[in-house]
Amino acid sequence: MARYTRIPGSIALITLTNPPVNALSAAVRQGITDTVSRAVSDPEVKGVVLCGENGKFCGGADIKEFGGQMKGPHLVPMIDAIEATAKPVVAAIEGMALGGGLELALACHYRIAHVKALLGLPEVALGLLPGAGGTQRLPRLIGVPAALDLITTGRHVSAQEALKLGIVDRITAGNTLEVAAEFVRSVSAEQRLALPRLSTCPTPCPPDLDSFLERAMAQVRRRARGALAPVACVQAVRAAATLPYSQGMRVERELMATLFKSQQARAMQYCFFSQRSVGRWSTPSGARWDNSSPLPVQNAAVIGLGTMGRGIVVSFARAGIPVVGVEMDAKQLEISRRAVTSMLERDARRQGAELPEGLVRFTTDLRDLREVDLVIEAVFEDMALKKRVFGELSSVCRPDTLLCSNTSTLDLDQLAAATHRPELVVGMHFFSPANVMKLLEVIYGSRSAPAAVATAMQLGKRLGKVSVAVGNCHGFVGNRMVLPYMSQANFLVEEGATPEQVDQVLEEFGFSMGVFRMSDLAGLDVGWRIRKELGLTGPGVAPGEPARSRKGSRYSPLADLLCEQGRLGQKTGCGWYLYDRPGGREAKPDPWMRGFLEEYRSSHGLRARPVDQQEVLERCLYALVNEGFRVLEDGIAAGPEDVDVIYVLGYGWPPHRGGPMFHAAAVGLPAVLDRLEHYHQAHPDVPGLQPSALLRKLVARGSPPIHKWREVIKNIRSQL
Ligand code: 3H9
Repeated sequence: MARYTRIPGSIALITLTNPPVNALSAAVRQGITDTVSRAVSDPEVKGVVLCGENGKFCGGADIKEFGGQMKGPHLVPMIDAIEATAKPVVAAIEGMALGGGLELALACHYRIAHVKALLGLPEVALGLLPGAGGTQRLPRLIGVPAALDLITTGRHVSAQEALKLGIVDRITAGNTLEVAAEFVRSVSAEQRLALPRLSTCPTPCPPDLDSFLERAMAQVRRRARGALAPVACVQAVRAAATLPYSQGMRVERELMATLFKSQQARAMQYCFFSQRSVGRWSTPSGARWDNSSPLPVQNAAVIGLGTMGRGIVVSFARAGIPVVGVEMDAKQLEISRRAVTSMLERDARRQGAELPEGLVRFTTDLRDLREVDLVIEAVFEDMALKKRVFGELSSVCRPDTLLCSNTSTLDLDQLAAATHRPELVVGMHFFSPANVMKLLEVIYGSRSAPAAVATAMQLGKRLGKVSVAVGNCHGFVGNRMVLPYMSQANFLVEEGATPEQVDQVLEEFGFSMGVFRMSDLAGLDVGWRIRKELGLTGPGVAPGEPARSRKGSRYSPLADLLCEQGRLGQKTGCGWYLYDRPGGREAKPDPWMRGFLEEYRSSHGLRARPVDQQEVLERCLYALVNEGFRVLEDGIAAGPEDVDVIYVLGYGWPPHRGGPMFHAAAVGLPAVLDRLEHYHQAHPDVPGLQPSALLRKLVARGSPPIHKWREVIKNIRSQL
């Protein structure tokens, strides 16, 4: 759909109308084709302004059409026809011009953007490349280095940056349509004869093009972690830089055709839709949090200003929500105040804005929280301490104040029981650093009111997070699943692998970091404390109890032994790896580890054996996946998409592999079941390898596609 109107000055105004983002569906493409040809053939019309309804230019090709048969006019010839018109066409960009939307604007002869508009070619995040001429026109407009950056990262740029880069001709804080119309009117007869056509421009290239592209390709491959699209983006831009336009377009088309059919593109598009759908769900019990209205949150407080607490405070400030930071120790409060202020000042400098006054306050006095709408507790992960804080909050805060915990593993119901308002207690589990990470697990306790959960979910969205509601159990979804995954990595090292070998296999699969590098970064003491709390290690464990079997199942004490020796990871300069200094980042294999492992194996009667890549990958991933099925079985997550979003956004799972549950479906559920059975037979003392009932059930039902799993899960109990 595209609306055609005549506006003063003999101008045709073409408005894309396909809410919410005016995506280029078949009907929109047809509409644009028809209205452009009407404007071209109308002798009264001197020029065209192209805009989008509701202040949004265009969000790109309609992603929902990608799975099916392509109908209507194709995007490329439609866009080429616009560039070829003899009448000036100006894109009036408000809101956003993304993907195919920007490609459409690039084919227009001029671009006027509103100052608040965002522009970009984010196709790479969908496993694709800008396949409607974007890889060929953008480098011709702004040069190879800048185009390569935008196309391979998919980042959105502000109107100001777009102007600086030369993507748009003018920006305005006023009425974009009027400025665009004025622009068309002002195009002189001479300019009309030479309308800018990017398809006929040469591409500005750096002088050392070959070595520049080689370096760019090496960097992109490193960052891509096995994703095909960023690599294809470089190849397409190389074509723009080295071939005539028509040949470059052929390369773009061929690369796009390969990506379009790829499993990776399917995985990334699944991620896109999952991240938007996880906030809505229905449950077997019929309870839906989104039937209840969220409570208003006009201000908030955060207790505990460690790294996590500070990040949460910054997130509130960025969202413009007044927040009080609380720390009991005055010296610690001062350190935190300085850290938070410097982060916010950096933000303000970047945006050329002033630091807003009075948005963030700091206090050591809990009584200052008497009037806040919501409190997030982010103190040390210690049940007794957290209970005390919740008890105090319960007596200090208004009776309708929501009390949230940032706990990553502890039982929310116990915290709720420490208050007089268990129905207003929910978990808000942020991921570190909280001002960067997009994920928020919202924990639904057994007594949490749906409205309280709805409030936390909506607040997460306001903070720019993707909120996923999860049930209450040890570790919720993310940390619960990570345990069997990490255990397998430890067992593999006991059996003969090295930490670096395990990490390498996982990083080659696409994880941002392997298990051991990740543990070193987080600090080995984090897991150690949790294991002590669970009674798996520490003084509570009987000395005679065999180290290799705790509570009847296999347990690896390797990480505990490292902690006992003060090897806590990066912060102590050694952990699973060696660092050049405490706080160092570069992990090097530690020669000490060899002797340590040999001694450990000999004292536990273990003989090192060669462990191959396949075993590392299957045991680590399938243990994780299996726990994911159990999470679904227990009703801790509403569906496979929820689990996958948590893993992609919070645990470094490669988006081009969709998420653990998507991956299991892609490998084939019978194959996953078969391998789990095999490994469980070999390791009967590892319950994490025993195939879950849900996996068996899905296989017995013929392995339905992932979007149908909920129909099978429906019969299983839900905690949501
Ligand atoms: C492309 O263009 C390929 C071409 O190069 C070549 C082709 C040959 N299509 O995110 P939100 C829906 S590939 C269909 O919550 P926001 C979205 O699903 C495309 N639907 O809002 C949601 O639906 P629902 C390149 C789309 O304000 C609703 O709109 N473009 C599309 O937070 C609201 O979305 C992109 O990659 C679409 N293109 O953010 C841009 N876009 O309400 C992808 C959105 O049912 N889109 N929807 O859940 C975005 O990044 C964000 O949606 C945007 C708005 C920034 C636009």
